[in-house]
Amino acid sequence: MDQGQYIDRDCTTLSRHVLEQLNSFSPDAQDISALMNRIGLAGKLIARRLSRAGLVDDALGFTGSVNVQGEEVKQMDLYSNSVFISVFKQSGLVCRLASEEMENPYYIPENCPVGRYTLLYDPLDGSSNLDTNLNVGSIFSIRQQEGNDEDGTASDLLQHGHKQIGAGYILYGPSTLLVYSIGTGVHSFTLDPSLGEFILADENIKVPDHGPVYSVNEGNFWQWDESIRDYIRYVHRHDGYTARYSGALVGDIHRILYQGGVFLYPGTVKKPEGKLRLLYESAPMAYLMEQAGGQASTGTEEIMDVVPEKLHQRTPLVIGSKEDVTLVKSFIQDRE
Ligand code: AHM
Ligand code: MG
Repeated sequence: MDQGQYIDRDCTTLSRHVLEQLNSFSPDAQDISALMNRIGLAGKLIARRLSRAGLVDDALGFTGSVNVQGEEVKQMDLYSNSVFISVFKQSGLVCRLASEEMENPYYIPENCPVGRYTLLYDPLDGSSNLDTNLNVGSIFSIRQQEGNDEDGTASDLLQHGHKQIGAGYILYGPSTLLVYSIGTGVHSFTLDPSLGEFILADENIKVPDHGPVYSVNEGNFWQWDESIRDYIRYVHRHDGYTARYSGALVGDIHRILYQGGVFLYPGTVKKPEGKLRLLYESAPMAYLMEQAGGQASTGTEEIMDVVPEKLHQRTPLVIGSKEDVTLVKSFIQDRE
């Protein structure tokens, strides 16, 4: 008798998948697998809180403080940030965390002699969507810890995106999904709430070379450079395009990953560098998109090549299907 016959599908969990991808049970592979598992745990805790947010006192709304970016902080931003810190305490894996919600990196001293990785993350991206019960996400980027960072400036983090050894996001939508890459393609997992496990959904996701979606905040039209306006005029005049913009990067990128197209957050008159932060928003998304066969650019430079000057640096972002990103770049570069 086939002893597996009572299992209705092949339940590949996240940690098993990571080990299979690295094709080994070496200490390094076990560390990365454990690290991904912890990120998954953070995702489960945040998803659980989100699903009950309207029912729990103080889960929604603002804290009354402003973060290092000058943005008003929501209760869920703070909760999500602290979840990532607590899941990595005593893990022995990550010595340092850096996030959108913290001005300086956060050290976990008890991990530091052994923790060989730094986790950069946006704990709750698109949190303004919470006001209307719409999708939000978490974004993460994993780097090898380099140096002791004795002056606490995290200058070793100020390196290009090729230094990432893994990246991904968690999408809190109708289901909770985790999408990750550790350099062996892009894979997605769905949280099965009854098991409390992320179960493999799609392996080796490839973004179509071209797609119908253009995803941009057109309310900024008169704030953009003429080249971006020209691209949008081009899209308006040609068949086959459709606009989709949710106000939360993770959901918009996820749609493009599956259906193709392009997401843009260009510089504006008020914010010449755009809005999105390089180290924990644009660079991890660029890593994923390249692994899926797509592209990511500032318009003039590959996102993965950008060397930041500071931890919370912003960059313009054009990301998605190869042909669509190339088209946007051609408008930008023609005007230069
Ligand atoms: P946040 O990290 O403070 O939530 O800001 C990032 C979000 C992205 O998810 C989204 O793409 C963008 O800001 C939306 O900005 P805008 O409202 O200016 O279009
Ligand atoms: Mg964000």
